[in-house]
Amino acid sequence: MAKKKVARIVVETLENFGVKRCYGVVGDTLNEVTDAMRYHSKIEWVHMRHEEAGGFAAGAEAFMTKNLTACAGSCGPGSLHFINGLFESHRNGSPVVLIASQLPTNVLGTNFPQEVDYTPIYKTCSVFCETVTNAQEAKRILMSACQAAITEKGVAVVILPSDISATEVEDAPVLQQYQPKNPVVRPQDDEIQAMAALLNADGKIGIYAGAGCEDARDEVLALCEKLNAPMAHTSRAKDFVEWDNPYNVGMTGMLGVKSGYEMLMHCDTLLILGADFAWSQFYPKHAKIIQVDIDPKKLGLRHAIELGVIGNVKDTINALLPYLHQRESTEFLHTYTEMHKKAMEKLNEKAIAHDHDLIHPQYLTELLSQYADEDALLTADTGSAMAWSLRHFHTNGKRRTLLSMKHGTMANAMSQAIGLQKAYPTRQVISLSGDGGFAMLMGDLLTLVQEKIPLKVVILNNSTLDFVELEMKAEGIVNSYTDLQNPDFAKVAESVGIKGFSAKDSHTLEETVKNFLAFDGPAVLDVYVNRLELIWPPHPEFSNFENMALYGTKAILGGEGHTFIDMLKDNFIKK
Ligand SMILES: Cc1ncc(C[n+]2csc(CCOP(=O)(O)OP(=O)(O)O)c2C)c(N)n1
Ligand SMILES: [Mg+2]
Repeated sequence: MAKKKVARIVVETLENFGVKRCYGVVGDTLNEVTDAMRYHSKIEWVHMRHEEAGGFAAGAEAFMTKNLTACAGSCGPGSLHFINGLFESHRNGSPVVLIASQLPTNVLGTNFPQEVDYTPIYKTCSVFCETVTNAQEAKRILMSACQAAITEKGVAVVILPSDISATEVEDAPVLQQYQPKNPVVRPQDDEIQAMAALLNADGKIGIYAGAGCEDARDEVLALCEKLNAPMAHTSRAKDFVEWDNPYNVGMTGMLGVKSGYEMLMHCDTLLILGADFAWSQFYPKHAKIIQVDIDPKKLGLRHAIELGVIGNVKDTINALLPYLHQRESTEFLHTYTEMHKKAMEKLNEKAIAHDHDLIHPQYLTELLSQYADEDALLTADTGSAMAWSLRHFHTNGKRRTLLSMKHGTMANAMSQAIGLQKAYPTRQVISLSGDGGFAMLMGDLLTLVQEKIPLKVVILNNSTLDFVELEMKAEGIVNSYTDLQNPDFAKVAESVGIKGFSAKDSHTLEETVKNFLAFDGPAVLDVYVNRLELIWPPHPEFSNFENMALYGTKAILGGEGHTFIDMLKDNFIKK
């Protein structure tokens, strides 16, 4: 049998597992791998400027396409840089493999320059983390890594010393590559009967849909219809159940709306479908909770439950529906769908151009939603962009959104959008970045030019780390270290060869957004938005009015009364 270098076997194995792209930065110990990728595979190398951005990009491609996606780095600091990007995939369940190249085995353990022991580090954010210590076994390890990433839905890390990469071995088939479909998973018959008994009993029934509803939209709607039940949802379920849904009463949680929150609080029985919303104060105290999740570790994790069952949402609903009685009363449903309409009208009060120049981020996001393509892909940074995109960017079954809702990292948006644009070259991809988040990984703006990525980068330029500034104010703390002294981002873009747009006036914003989205090629839109736009929580209980008042007192005593007055004006007067 012909001999091949391990690096080539690694690359061919990745390709066999469906890897289309590998994001990274080249370097010494990785040279054999990149060389093999170039000459012996169709895998596209995406040349990033920062490995963290490469981790986000690979994760976003894997998240949206569900294809295994790779990233690779040089030894020591190179492969270490991926960590935050990979934590994102670890948390949102995206199949990513990192080839972390390593120093040659003869110097390992000698505190050699650039030596980093990856294992304890990457163990914390992966489903698989192994070192190739024997060249002949490289293929087996690679195959196990790919299999783990795909089937366990997460990150696999293969640590590959450079001398092993360069070793020639016989390329014998090791394991049969096998990628099974997702199995049918539903609760036992007696558990289905117990669910039906609870749902057929008297009382107000609410449904709470999470990301586990991804392939179960029709089933969830059929269930709502049968039970005449209002449905609230998590942020991660937005794309699947928000649109064209007469049962939808919106999101709950701090970024949610009154109707979603109140519905959960007032139901007698709550059916939770594949949702793992972490903040326990948003769950009802007295309702009977039935929870369906594919992951048994999630059952009862956030709240007390009456009944917990293992199943995927689609199969479970299909098994359950025949045992449910058609519920006649629509009172509970109507109360909350009406409240939802009113809550949305309230949110939209700021989503228009007012007679003053100030640009409310709500208006910007509504315009993006209005003019984005029907199948646009949107990413949004952790920070205030999360709130505006979840509330004002509307989905339709073709659009998709991606936020860092589980890891909650800054600087995700542009890098994730790079991965999405690579995976979907003909679709419109927009990132909604904070000015803080954008600057954090700004270097990869250069990647748009070099890799010819026609991404549309919108910057919410509020000259502050707004989300944290608001948090500080809500805690009664006078904010500090939040100011951002920004450059003119449109000029920054122009200086690297990207079309720059900037918007400072709400009256001309619509035209600017249209031109920006229609631009053929990468573009940056720098929008000077209202600095202190309050993100109203769904219930006064969470709005910390007392602490806001305390902040006001402290700010005035500390000679910063003007910022408090400005905040009041911008949020209460200049509507
Ligand atoms: C990597 C990272 N660093 C810090 C934080 C804490 N944090 C969360 S939001 C935020 C502010 C974001 O500011 P910006 O990107 O300007 O967005 P804005 O809220 O102003 O729209 C910070 C510092 C974080 N979540 N992730
Ligand atoms: Mg900001």
